[in-house]
Amino acid sequence: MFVYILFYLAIGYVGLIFAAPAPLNGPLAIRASNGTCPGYAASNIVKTDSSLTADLTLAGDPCNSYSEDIKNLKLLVEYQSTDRLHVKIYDADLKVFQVQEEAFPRPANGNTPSADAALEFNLVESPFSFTVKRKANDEVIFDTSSSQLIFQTQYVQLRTKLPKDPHVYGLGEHSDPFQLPTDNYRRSLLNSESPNIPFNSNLYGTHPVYFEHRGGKGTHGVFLLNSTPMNIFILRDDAGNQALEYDTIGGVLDFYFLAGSKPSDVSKQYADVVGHSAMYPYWTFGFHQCKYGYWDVNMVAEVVGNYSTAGIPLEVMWTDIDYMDLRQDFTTDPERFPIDKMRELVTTLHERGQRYVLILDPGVHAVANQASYARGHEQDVFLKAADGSDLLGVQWPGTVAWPDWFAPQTKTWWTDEFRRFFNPESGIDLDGIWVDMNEASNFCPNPDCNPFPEGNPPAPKNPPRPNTGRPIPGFPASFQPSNLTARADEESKGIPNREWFHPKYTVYNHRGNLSDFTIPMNTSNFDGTKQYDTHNMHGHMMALTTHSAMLDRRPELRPMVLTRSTFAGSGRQVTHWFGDNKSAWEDYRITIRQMLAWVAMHQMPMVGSDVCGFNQDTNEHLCARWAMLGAFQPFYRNHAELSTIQQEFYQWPLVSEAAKKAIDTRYKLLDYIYTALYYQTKTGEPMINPLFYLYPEDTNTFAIQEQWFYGDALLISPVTAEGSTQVTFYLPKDTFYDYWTGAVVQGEGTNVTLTDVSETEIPVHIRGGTIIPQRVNSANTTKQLRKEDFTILVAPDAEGKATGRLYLDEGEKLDQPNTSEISFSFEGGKLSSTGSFGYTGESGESVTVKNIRILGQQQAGKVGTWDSSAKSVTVEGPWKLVGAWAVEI
Ligand SMILES: *[C@@H]1O[C@H](CO)[C@@H](O)[C@H](O)[C@H]1NC(C)=O
Ligand SMILES: *[C@@H]1O[C@H](CO)[C@@H](O)[C@H](O)[C@H]1NC(C)=O
Ligand SMILES: *[C@@H]1O[C@H](CO)[C@@H](O)[C@H](O)[C@H]1NC(C)=O
Ligand SMILES: *[C@@H]1O[C@H](CO)[C@@H](O)[C@H](O)[C@H]1NC(C)=O
Ligand SMILES: *[C@@H]1O[C@H](CO)[C@@H](O)[C@H](O)[C@H]1NC(C)=O
Ligand SMILES: *[C@@H]1O[C@H](CO)[C@@H](O)[C@H](O)[C@H]1NC(C)=O
Ligand SMILES: *[C@@H]1O[C@H](CO)[C@@H](O)[C@H](O)[C@H]1NC(C)=O
Ligand SMILES: CC(=O)N[C@H]1CO[C@H](CO)[C@@H](O)[C@@H]1O
Repeated sequence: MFVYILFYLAIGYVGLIFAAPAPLNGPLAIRASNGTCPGYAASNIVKTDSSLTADLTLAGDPCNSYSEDIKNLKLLVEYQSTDRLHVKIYDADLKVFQVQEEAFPRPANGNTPSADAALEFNLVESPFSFTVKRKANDEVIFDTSSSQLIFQTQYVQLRTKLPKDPHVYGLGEHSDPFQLPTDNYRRSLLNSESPNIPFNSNLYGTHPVYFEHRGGKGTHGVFLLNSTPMNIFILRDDAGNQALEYDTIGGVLDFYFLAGSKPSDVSKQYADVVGHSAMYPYWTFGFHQCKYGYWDVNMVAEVVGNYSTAGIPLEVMWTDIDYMDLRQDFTTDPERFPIDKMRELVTTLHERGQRYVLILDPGVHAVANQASYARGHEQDVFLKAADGSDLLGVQWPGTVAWPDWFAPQTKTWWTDEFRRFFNPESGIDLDGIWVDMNEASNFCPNPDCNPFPEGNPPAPKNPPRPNTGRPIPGFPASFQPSNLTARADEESKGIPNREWFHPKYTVYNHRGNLSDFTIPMNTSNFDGTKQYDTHNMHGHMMALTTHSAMLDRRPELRPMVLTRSTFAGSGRQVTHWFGDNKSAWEDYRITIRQMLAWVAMHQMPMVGSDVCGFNQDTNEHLCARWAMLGAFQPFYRNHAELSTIQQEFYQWPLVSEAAKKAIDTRYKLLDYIYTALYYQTKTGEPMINPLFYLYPEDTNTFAIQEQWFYGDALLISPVTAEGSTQVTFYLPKDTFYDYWTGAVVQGEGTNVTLTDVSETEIPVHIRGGTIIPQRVNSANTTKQLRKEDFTILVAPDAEGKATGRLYLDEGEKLDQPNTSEISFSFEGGKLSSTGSFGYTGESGESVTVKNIRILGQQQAGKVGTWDSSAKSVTVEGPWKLVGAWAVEI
């Protein structure tokens, strides 16, 4: 039981204060603008009802500071919807790289009359600058007038003014504070393998979107569609003026301004631009276990068995690269993971209602006798070195070739490898797939390294190629590959002959130079673009290709694809975990802020961390707390590195107890969070809410990063300090209820301290005004869980009102003909259930409400039993969730 102590004064809590990000080094010093570049002048301005175009001409002698100034630009402004303004500045010659449509399908332009738009675009002709204003309150949200636009062949700079001490979020992927630092802070977007997720560094993913919250004046978002590596700065000059500055080494300025004005409106508007999240199967909310270092298939089975023996529900078992023969994709180790036994493992798991997931890496072992490589080589799917041979690098199997994810034949080959290896009749019938190392991570430290590590024999000479797979312009059809859909135009593929390795402007990279530990930037893709511009989309493209291969295998089922590297829009089809963190309290805390940004800002909801930590040995205290923390985050997987101790929850009695309680609660709440995911996929409204999303005018909430709302009703406030049994957290001015006891806890807009929070407890509060559908009992698998009845938990607000919702479907199929979208509302002592009721509980699944529990009651009403200690009334049913009903309480 917790002990509540209300503090009416802000109190400092040493355990919660952590190190500030590492100080900025070199790159800030060489950041541009010193006022010597000439800027541009606008002319030939053409306005329509819903658009504006103009020519932008370099307004003086080129400064050629980091590369050559481009003289002629074009400006395109489109009022795409009432809440979205598109502003694009690009080269008139259409040579500069623009993100391919296949990597990022553009949102439709609704051609909204500017008079109907929430935002207003205004420009100053000379020197060219522009502003974007929210019309409702004249709030200027973007203003580029404080410095000249610089648009060069390998350097583009644009700066916008920010208010003093702005509240800025997003710009992932990073491990920095949720509300970004504003005192000359740098974000660098250059996807990279990032052991231990260092602070103030480029990590695995690129999401150039920020949300800026101005309290009562509204929230807006700004997305820059540009994949070329960049730095983004939040600057403060000596006079205290603040600005946000983009410094990219290429690409165009392709902005989407999102009007808000509520924080969740910006999330929805961003989803409309990058795509709404995929819907994931019901089972993906189960508990997952993995470790690098499960030695053989017996050990994998034993882990599953040990979970059962310990009585801890395990839904999904994973295997890391251990299963592969010599760490080669699409192989199994004949001795340790023989295919027959692997098939038996999967069959057994499926019989038990459990699932199985395996890993793949992008690097394909480049030796002639490796079947997948040979087929890929034959079909010409790999990136090329200058002499036309397969470009080589080093990953887990040794010397590898890199699939060119922009080549259509690569998709054909990858899909075919999936059909062969994951064939339910003869191969491994897995349920989900995990793609790793796809930044791409190259063990070759730099482009000059020898990709033939000791003991790894050189790949044999490449056999002759019957067909390059590329179209040959001007020749008859028989010369053309039949299955290609290469871009008809040659536009916007990137300026040739740039400085690929050491552009004058440096994007910060914690791994070293631009091409270090990855695929060299001068490598061409199938469509003629260069890695220099597409590097940040390598993992994204691999993940999308993998999604399509999974769909080909099982066209009727929702794919589950987990990827390490991402780009804006990856969430449309795939999801992400936070990479290789470590077993440390700081990393436990970081998971919270990363989750907040990924779900609410980056539109990738099914995310989570490696529970108990990946690198280094965990311990039972951290692991017990993390087992509970992870249960209230969307993707819940325990995973550890090769050299660490085993950290399955059953290893320690304390962790077992914590995990059982956490999983029991998570499963009872599974339909509640599944419903929240469903609505995020439909509308973009986030399934995890930062506190400021629900209390946007309460300035105390803006920087909170160690609490969150799971769904929109449950406030989670875990203990976050090592060795502590105490947590100080914020309770907004509102009615809350203790989830565990049902007791009313009145929030006063102050910090609250709980003491004696044991390692098997986690504080959870229900926000008044909400209704939570739960399963009465938990189960060992989500398949069993679906047979349990519901209980409806009503938590009235100060006016005695509450609302909630429940989405029901079959759980796994893409096409769901029979679904229910049920709205609950409680008012004047009456609970009613309305909506659509297509889901009737096929295959014995329950659609029965067993009882209703109403919190915060003084005594029993017309019906029901009053629990005086919990001050709640329980009314026994049943009611069926197959039609509308109402109950007077
Ligand atoms: C609550 O405590 C935190 C951590 O000590 C502190 O930063 C914050 O200002 C406090 N909030 C209020 C409203 O007192
Ligand atoms: C301005 O910056 C450019 C590029 O770094 C540099 O070459 C030039 O000398 C600077 N000029 C001044 C006046 O600092
Ligand atoms: C499973 O449990 C047994 C008995 O506690 C233990 O000896 C064994 O190491 C465990 N196996 C694994 C893979 O955790
Ligand atoms: C890329 O640059 C490296 C180093 O200059 C060179 O060896 C290699 O041949 C180049 N690759 C291509 C495809 O041009
Ligand atoms: C980056 O490249 C430069 C030029 O080749 C070299 O001098 C420097 O050592 C490299 N830096 C790192 C971190 O490897
Ligand atoms: C899960 O299975 C164990 C036996 O392995 C059993 O003791 C436990 O009650 C089951 N839990 C649930 C929630 O059904
Ligand atoms: C959907 O419901 C209809 C009628 O209620 C039923 O005939 C049909 O079999 C159901 N479809 C599925 C996939 O369960
Ligand atoms: C976010 C975080 O804790 N990063 C740290 C991880 O560990 C490495 C070294 O092991 C540190 O350098 C990072 O700062």
